[in-house]
Amino acid sequence: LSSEKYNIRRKDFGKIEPSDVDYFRSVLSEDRVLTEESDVLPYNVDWIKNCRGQSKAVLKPKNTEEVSTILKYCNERKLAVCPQGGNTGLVGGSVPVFDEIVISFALMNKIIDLDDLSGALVCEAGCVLENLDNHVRERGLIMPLDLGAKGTCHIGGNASTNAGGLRLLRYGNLHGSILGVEAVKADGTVIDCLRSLKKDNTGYHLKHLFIGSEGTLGLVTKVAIHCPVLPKSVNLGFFGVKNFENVLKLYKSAKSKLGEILSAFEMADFDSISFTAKNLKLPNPISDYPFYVLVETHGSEETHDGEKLTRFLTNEMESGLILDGTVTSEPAKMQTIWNLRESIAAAGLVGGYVFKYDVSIPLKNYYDLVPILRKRLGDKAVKVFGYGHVGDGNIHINVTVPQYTKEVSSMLEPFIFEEVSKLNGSISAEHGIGFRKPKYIHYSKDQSALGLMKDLKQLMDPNGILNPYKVLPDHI
Ligand code: FAD
Ligand code: 2HG
Ligand code: ZN
Repeated sequence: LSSEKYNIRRKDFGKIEPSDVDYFRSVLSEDRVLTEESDVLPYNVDWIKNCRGQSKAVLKPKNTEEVSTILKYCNERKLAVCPQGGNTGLVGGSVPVFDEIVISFALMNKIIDLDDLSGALVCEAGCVLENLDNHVRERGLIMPLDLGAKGTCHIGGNASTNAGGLRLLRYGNLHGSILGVEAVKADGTVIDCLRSLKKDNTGYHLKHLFIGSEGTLGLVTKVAIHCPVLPKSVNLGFFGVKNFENVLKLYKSAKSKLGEILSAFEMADFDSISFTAKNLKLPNPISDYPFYVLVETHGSEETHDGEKLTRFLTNEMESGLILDGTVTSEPAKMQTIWNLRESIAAAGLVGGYVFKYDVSIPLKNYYDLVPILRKRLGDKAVKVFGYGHVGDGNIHINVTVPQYTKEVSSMLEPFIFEEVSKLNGSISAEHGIGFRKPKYIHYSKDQSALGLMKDLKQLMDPNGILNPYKVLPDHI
């Protein structure tokens, strides 16, 4: 159990009684209050099967009013809750730790409005990202974010984690794209910041409190988000590179030579790609290289963009930065390459346990920790591999082992966080703090900032019922 593994005590919350279940059934219908163990189980276990809670109840509201009514009641009864979107989070934030009541947004999936002139989409929090992307594509737009979990994650979960993803370098992060938010505070008050305007400097920018706060300050019920125009021309290159130094040189060159059309610059080392190709039986379109780089362009002129990327490949093959590569604009071929990249996250789960780290490190030191960890762990690890969003200075380091052991865990933590801190990096670049990292947050947040976080939490959720044991460390 996560609670035993992490040595945490249940806080003094109320315990759910049959009368509570009756109340919830009176607000929601019978079938939207799950209490059967087998029905509740999937909501208790996270995507990497690393954290498992012991919740006895899942509530599935259909609208903001229901969320508000439930929360008001939970707050009065001091019943702790755990908001859950698509449950694809990678830091244990989306599942309960003890018996917190799960509030699932799965049924709040209505698209409310799309303005194809301004690009503003307004929808409920439980809309699946890929469904939204398909919807806006029909009107000549795309979602401003894309990630491997798109088929399952919710926009409310994306907002609550400030998810980054594969094209942040081009379209920016959600603090910029999200135009407005509707959220419910712990006491049931609905906070209406659901504006669709690009500019709105009327006082405090309250929506930002809910973006990236991982369900600890309020529950996001609706989102207004800016959708960029669907690019008329998309090209993808997949390149083999000799060493990491050349990956960085290639990044610099891509920024200058591809300029405004560059939409993604991702890298993966040999182990990331070979392990994924082998474990998940996926094809690698080029042969074996120490590093792989994926470069995507989004533009408006196929001939111009295609030529630009092909010229980039030719020039950099001549310069020696690219050893071999392929460029394509065929949707099926692009899909094969993206699928290989997006599947790396799942490859480590096959046949063992994976320790995942998601860190920001200044680019010149971006890859340093991978060889350091390989040396430190020796044959205790099956694989240590590094990959990620070079354009955002964000590397994912996965350490795979046959099974979880305290020994390996204590060789990795806090070591890795200390190293990241020494390099002036962030211990969580895009996945958040969740349940797995509160005790390490101080490596990236100063005491003064932690103090303000604590004050905000006290103000917004005085009983601490919203996603307890997550984000904030016990002692600040
Ligand atoms: P959940 O996992 O359900 O919840 C995440 C957190 O948000 C939890 O703390 C939860 O309590 C809270 N929450 C959820 N919904 C709400 C709500 N409506 N109101 C308040 N709080 C809420 N992340 C990236 O940033 N970039 C990536 O490239 C990326 N790729 C991924 C690839 C794969 C294959 C997987 C499995 C995950 C990936 N992730 C990535 C992590 C994850 O998908 C994101 O964090 C995503 O935003 C989570 O959305 P979700 O709906 O699944 O949220
Ligand atoms: C990605 O970029 C995700 O693929 C997942 O953020 C990272 O699982 C991981 O380590
Ligand atoms: Zn990522």
